[in-house]
Amino acid sequence: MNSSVNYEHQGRIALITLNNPPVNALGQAQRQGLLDALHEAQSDAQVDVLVLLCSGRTFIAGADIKEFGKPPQAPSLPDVVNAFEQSAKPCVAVIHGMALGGGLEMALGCHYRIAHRDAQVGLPEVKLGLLPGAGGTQRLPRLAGIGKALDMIVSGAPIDALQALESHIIDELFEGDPRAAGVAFAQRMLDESLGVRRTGDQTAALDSVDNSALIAAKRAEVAKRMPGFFSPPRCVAAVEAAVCLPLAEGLQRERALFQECLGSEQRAALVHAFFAERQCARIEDVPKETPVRAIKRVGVVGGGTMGVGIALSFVSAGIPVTLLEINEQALQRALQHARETCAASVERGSLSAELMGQRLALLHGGLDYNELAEADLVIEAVFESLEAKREVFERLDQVCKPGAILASNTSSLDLDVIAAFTARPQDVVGLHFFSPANVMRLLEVVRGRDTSLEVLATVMRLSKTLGKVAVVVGVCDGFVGNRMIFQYGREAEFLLEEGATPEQVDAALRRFGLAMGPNAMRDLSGLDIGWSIRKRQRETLPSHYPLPGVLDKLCEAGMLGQKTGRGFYRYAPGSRRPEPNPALMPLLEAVSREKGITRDDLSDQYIVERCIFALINEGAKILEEGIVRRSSDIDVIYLHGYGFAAWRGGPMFYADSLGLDKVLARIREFHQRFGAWWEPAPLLVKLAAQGGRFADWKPAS
Ligand code: 3H9
Repeated sequence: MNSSVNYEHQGRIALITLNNPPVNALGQAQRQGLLDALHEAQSDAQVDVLVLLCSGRTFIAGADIKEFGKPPQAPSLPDVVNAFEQSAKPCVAVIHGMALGGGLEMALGCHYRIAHRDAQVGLPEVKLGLLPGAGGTQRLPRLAGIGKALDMIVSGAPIDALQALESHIIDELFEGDPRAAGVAFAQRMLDESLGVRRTGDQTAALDSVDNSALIAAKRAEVAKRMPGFFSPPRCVAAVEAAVCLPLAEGLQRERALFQECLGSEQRAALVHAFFAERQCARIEDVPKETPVRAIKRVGVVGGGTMGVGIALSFVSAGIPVTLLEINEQALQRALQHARETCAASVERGSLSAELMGQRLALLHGGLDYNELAEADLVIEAVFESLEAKREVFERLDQVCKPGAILASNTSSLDLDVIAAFTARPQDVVGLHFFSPANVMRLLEVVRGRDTSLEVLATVMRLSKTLGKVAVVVGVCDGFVGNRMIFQYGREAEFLLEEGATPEQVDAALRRFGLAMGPNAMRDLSGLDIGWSIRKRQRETLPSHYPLPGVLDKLCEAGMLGQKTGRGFYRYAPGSRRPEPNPALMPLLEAVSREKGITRDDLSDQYIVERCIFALINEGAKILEEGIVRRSSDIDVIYLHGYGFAAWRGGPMFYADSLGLDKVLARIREFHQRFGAWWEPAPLLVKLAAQGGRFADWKPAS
């Protein structure tokens, strides 16, 4: 065949084995190889049944995503799947690991499917802005029914083998070696004369229920829960075709809808997000062979919200934690907080009582630094002041064993200064978790001047164990995420003073693709959080933040957001639902007057440009300073830490897709009008002049 598809036969059984590590994705060579193997089996007079299986850790994880956006190359995947379905000799797919997307579609094209007990199957195309385009939307409903197919295709979530068996997607489960299981099943096919059984010919699952009601309900759910998403409504339309049209026409309809998705900006953004997430694990000067240290015991210093969240992240991954506090009362409060957080998860149904017990058994309280002597990693999560950090790190340096990693959860302070509080700066690293730390996936790994490669490799490996997406960033005020969000937040505040309402700003940015508007977000986290930082900024950067604005006025009036029942919005007691705050408009108007600003009508587009372009401009500065190694790292931070819609790809991808010349032209207008803080980033100016993109820019090494 070719190097990635092997054809052999054992007696009357042909074995077609795909071998395309790491995940057996189907590119042109694999599609051609499978088709050639099928033809070989058809013409091989000795062969009566076919087995399709994969070597390595998994069955097929889907079409090769790297081919999307490039000119198509024959044979297409739908043609290969159809050819298997039309095979005159019966064929069984043997699934181990995962059968995803085009992988499951290949299996659905086969006449029988068996799966390893631990396998999973799914159609995750929607997560890439696509829909299953090789017959999945037509064949899955024919086996599992419309309801199950809609759930799987619209959510993209995989199901386990047992569920797949119960849904008639799989015929049998096996344990042990896939090849042996495939041969055994094929032998039964021969012995019991299990012949050709085409999925496309089956209609029983389509006839049994009120399909139009299921389709209408899913369509309504998509409209409500996924506004702005391009592919989910098309997923529903494609599945609907399975009910309304014969197979061949249904496949054509699926193809047309798939092509629409393939050409969409959202598909490009989501594929970018997929690769960006995998790319950020690569650190050029940290080779794969870099030794990593074992992390078996962890200490957390400080039992505030952040410390408790961090501790819970570790115990959830099965790593024991000693949580250190300064006195018994504070310690008990922290442990109680941990118990309550777990109990809330049990109540919501996202955690079993048994697992909660196991996790809490791994969490120990402590009052004495000596209890951290054996920890492999200690994370400091105390008050954000250099003096407080000094005290902690000097003590850790005294008590921790050699080789222990000392990490700070600082969100803004200079890690190199913190490292210098110890005699082992090579073992110091920043681990900036995002709140709530046990929920949010983002981790900014702050690489100090002296942080060793071994320490970096260890925390990157550890982040995977914790289920986090880790991005390595350099030292600067606020690192990447918060340094950029400061610019965004400032514009959001100024827009209020120029005439917008919080409702308008929040709605415009939500429609653009942020999970939450900036004002609702500030109310949630507490307006006082940034108060001290703003005061500091005003002293150090007077041109950037000239006068106290509406945020400070709200703080002075004691309106600190949800926790005081009033902030940008008003909240009824016990409610998180924002309502207009009648005290806000007079306050806003007074600030505008004080600053000599005439309030005006502002368009949604203008609001989005002011906020998002402020992010982009700062992102460009961060990129040029080498704080991150590639623009996609910034995108990952915004997708996983700041609720930026994956279908926008992240702020830097969004800028590239708009065209940097257009972004720069607008930033120049803002610069002229508002002054210093809109100074265009030199990198943006340079790339815009060259017609370049952030994505292609590489720092001089
Ligand atoms: C589709 O099938 C369309 C069809 O319906 C119709 C077509 C007409 N292609 O994630 P990992 C790479 S759409 C190319 O780190 P894990 C990945 O980039 C597709 N490459 O491992 C990485 O490369 P590197 C539907 C792929 O164990 C390496 O494999 N399928 C693909 O944490 C390891 O990946 C999907 O959406 C691919 N399809 O997770 C499934 N998949 O080492 C997408 C992976 O150079 N994939 N790579 O960084 C996944 O969800 C996960 O990769 C998987 C393994 C769960 C399989």
